[in-house]
Amino acid sequence: MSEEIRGSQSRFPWTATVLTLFPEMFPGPLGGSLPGKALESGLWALETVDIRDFASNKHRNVDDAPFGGGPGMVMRPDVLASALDATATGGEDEALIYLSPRGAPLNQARVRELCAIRRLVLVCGRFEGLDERVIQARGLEEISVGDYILSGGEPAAVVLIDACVRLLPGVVGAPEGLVEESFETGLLEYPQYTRPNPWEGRDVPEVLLSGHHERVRQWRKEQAEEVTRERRPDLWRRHRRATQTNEE
Ligand code: 9WO
Repeated sequence: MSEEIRGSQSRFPWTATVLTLFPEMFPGPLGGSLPGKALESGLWALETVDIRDFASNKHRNVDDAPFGGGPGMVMRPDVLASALDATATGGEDEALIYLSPRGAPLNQARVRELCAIRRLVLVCGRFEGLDERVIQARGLEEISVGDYILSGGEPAAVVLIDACVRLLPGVVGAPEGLVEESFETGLLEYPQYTRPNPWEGRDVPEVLLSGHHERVRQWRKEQAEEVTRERRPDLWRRHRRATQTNEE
């Protein structure tokens, strides 16, 4: 019951507050499909804060040259601190996150934790990044969504928000559907098939047409294990370790 109340809570839904120099990039892809519908129904909320509104000098500068020389520009710590201090409440139900290629890699376990925090304040950097001192001074958690450099943190914020929103109560139709999914079992997904059959001379595996639910379940498990072993030896080792300790 309390879960239901929380899930349908419309006064204080799960909220993403994005600090960015490009607020027009939001909601972007989050305005359509599943996250878009959930946004319209008030299952979550999106706020943007334009970092430039907190630039204090007459030219509204948000960046400056790096001390020590080198290419590009660095985002000023004073401007970002003003934006953060005007935005964050400092409450327990809030996380301050800086999307950065230097961050801890995002995974499904961290996504589960983040979707249980009432409000995420997401800092999107531009240029060559933030002055290190503001990361330290405001205790920003650095999170990466992959080993590549983007032109700014905004697409990474979209990825993080999308991963969280689909786990919120009421967003995806059947919550049991999520449990069996990739990464919840520690394995990649088994292959999927639908009509028509055959298609371009390719047959759907016979077992899926057999109606033997137990054989289908076993086949899917084997496929998931095989594809994980071949493509992601890192996930496969972790899965093997986890299932070994569980069965002993
Ligand atoms: C650019 C650059 C150029 C020359 C020398 C050093 C440099 N570092 C960077 C850089 O890291 N730029 C970032 C651009 C600064 C922070 C915002 N940007 C960003 C975030 N690019 N990629 C991400 C990101 C965030 C989360 N997960 C993956 C990538």
